Formats: sequence, structure tokens, C-alpha cells
Amino acid sequence: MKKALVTGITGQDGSYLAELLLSKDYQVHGIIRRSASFNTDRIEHLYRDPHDPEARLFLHYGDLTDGTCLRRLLHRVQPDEVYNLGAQSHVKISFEQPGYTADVDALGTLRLLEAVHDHLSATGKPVRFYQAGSSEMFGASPPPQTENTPFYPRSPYAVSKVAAHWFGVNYREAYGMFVANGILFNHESPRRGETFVTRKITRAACRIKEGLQDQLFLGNLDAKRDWGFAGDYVEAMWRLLQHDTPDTFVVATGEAHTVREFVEAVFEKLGLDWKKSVAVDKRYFRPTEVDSLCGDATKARKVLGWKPQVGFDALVTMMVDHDRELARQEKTLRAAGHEPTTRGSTHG
Ligand code: NAP
Ligand code: F7E
Repeated sequence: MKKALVTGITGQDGSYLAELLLSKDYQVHGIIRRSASFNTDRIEHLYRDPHDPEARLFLHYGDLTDGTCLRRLLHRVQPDEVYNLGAQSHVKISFEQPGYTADVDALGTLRLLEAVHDHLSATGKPVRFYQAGSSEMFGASPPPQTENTPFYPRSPYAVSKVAAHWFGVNYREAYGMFVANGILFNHESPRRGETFVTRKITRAACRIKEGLQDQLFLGNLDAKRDWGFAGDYVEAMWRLLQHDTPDTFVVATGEAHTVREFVEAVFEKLGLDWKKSVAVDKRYFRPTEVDSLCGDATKARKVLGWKPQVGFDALVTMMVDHDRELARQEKTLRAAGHEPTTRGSTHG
């Protein structure tokens, strides 16, 4: 039975990846952060008591800012594959917390690579490493972006991801380690964090439909993104690690839409006029924006046989259906006198 160690298992991608690996009979070990509130919602459905002989998902406390614990976990778990998905992943917030973002996203990757390198030196046991790179690394370089497009990062998040990317390439070249670098374009799902623009829109539009809120405040409606489905993208991550040689791959749909088009598609699906409810608020603009991202994933298609299964319309439908149901449940609870906690979106 193969063993995988996953950082960021409680995030959107971590939860889909854990599902995929369990379906492929892996033993999955996830690193979770201690939190005063629950942060394991997305993986609750996969978790079994570790005393259960059938349990194949194990959770360990740890943090990418703590190199000692990463080293200890590598030694304890002895994984065949490591997926480094943990990150402060919000671009706008990276302008407010640049030091922390660099510590987790750039230095955190370095700490994990060092732990894997030491483990390799001590045991001789090969470990395959996936690094979660981002289309944000391309930043101001115009589309279509490929593996050969120069990086031009536009936020502390993107700069940190560029550093992490090159740490990975360097460990591949310097020590012959199997480090595969994914450059993934935006991918979304009903499990997307609620302050990323797609989910912010589907959550708010469905609440407006159910009469639970009146307005939705957004930032730059002109930005263009290549949005895919997270479930498809974790399949690509896994394929990167099954390939004979470690390499860098762009993972994208090749189709881009503006934020405005995403808004229009969502409101139209709900039979609403978006212009009556959406207002622009400057607080959601970034000091430097990434205007246009659209990836060319020809290499992933040819070499890995990967292509996305879920298109733009199906993604919108999936997210709207999910969030409509959430809004209906909230309405029912409110009608019964319960006051469910609503989450603020001031940072979105
Ligand atoms: P996400 O939902 O924000 O999840 C991030 C994960 O990282 C969470 O599990 C979070 O834990 C964990 N984390 C945060 N700080 C950490 C720390 N100091 N130590 C250990 N873990 C930490 O992100 P995602 O959308 O699943 O993305 C997964 C990865 O792919 C990230 O590296 C992201 O930057 C990258 N990426 C994402 C996209 C995309 O469109 N989704 C595209 C390209 C690249 P908590 O639950 O405790 O907060
Ligand atoms: O913004 C614009 C915003 O925050 C998309 C992360 O997963 O994908 C994600 O980064 C666009 C930007 O994602 C609002 O200015 C307008 O142009 O959903 P987002 P992102 O910044 O593209 C990449 C690939 C990652 O790697 C990251 O980890 O939408 N926008 N109005 C807004 N964005 C937000 N969040 N909120 C707004 O109100």
C-alpha cells in the first residue's frame, strides 16, 4: 500500500486529493494546524477513528513554519509521495500579511524539501514530491501562458510561489530528487473558500435569491481567469507524480472568462438581474492586479494524458446548485427561530 503525506489536507484541494488517493488504495497522512475552531469540515466525511482497522486516513498536527515537526513527520510516516498543498493561498491577504505568506509559502516549501532531502540521505528511500505552483506566478506575462512563459509575479503570494517553484527545481537538479512542479490555473468547486471570487459570488447570489441578503460587493470585474474544477486538477497532481521523470506542467482549461461573465452566468442561472444587486467596492481591488490568465495545457495533455472533464457552465451549475441548497437550509433554520452564524466577507 502506497503512503502519501499531504500538507494543506483541510483545504479545497487537499480534500479532493485525499478522496482520490483513498479511492486508489493509498494510506493518506494529512498535516493539520491546531485551530481554536474546527478546520476539518472538508475531510470529516473521509475520517474514521484511527482504532478502526479499516482506517486509512491519519491526521497529524504540524505546520509549514515548524521545520522540526516536518522532519519528525517524514520519519514517522515514511511516505512514498509528498504533496505540498499547504499555503496562505489568498492573493489579496498576501498584501496584508506578506511576511507570513513568504514564511509559509516560500520558506515552508524549503523546510519541507529539506526534511525530505534529509530523510532520503538517512534512509535511501526515494520520495516523490509535488509542489503546488500557481498561474499567479505568470502575473503580468500575457496569455496564453505555457511552461515557457516567463514569471512576472504581482503579489507577495505570487513572489513566494515563484521562490517555492525554484526551490523545487533546484532540489531536483542539485540532489536528483523527484520534485514535480504543477503550475495550476484557478480551480474552483463547492468546497472553495468563501472569500475567493467564484464562491463569494455563488454564495451571495443564492442568498439573494432566497431573500437572505440584498447586495454583493465586488472588486475588479474586468479581470480574466481560466477557471476549472478542483476535482479534475487533483487528478493532474497525482499524474505528475506517476510520470517517469519529474517535470513542470501547466494545468488549465484553455478557456478564460471575466469576473463579470462569471457573475452574469450565476445570476442568469438563478433568474436574477445582477445589475440590481452587484456593486463595486474599491476595498476589494489589489495594489497590483493580474489582468488576464489563460493556460495552454498541451504538454499535460500529451505527456500525462490529462484533460479537464468539467467545463465552465457545468462548474457554475455545480456551485450554484450546492449554494442554493445551503441558502435554503439557512432560510429554513431562520424560519424556525435559529440564528445561524454567517461568515463575514470583509477580506474577500
Ligand atoms: P486552501 O483551500 O486555501 O487550503 C490551504 C491549506 O493550507 C489549508 O489546509 C490550510 O490549513 C493549509 N495551511 C495554511 N497555512 C499553513 C501552514 N502554516 N502550515 C500548514 N498548512 C497550512 O487552498 P487550495 O485552493 O486548496 O490550494 C491548495 C494549494 O494549491 C495551495 O498551495 C495554493 O496556493 C495552490 N494553488 C491553488 C489554486 C486554486 O485555484 N485553488 C491554483 C494554483 C495553486 P487551514 O485549513 O488550517 O487553514
Ligand atoms: O480572485 C477579482 C480579483 O481571489 C480572482 C487563489 O486560489 O487562484 C486564486 O487566486 C479575480 C482577481 O483568486 C473580487 O481581483 C473581483 O482578479 O478568486 P480570487 P486569485 O487571486 O486568482 C490562483 C491561481 C491561486 O494560486 C490562489 O491561491 O477576481 N475579484 N472582486 C475579486 N476577488 C476576490 N477574492 N473578491 C472580490 O470581491
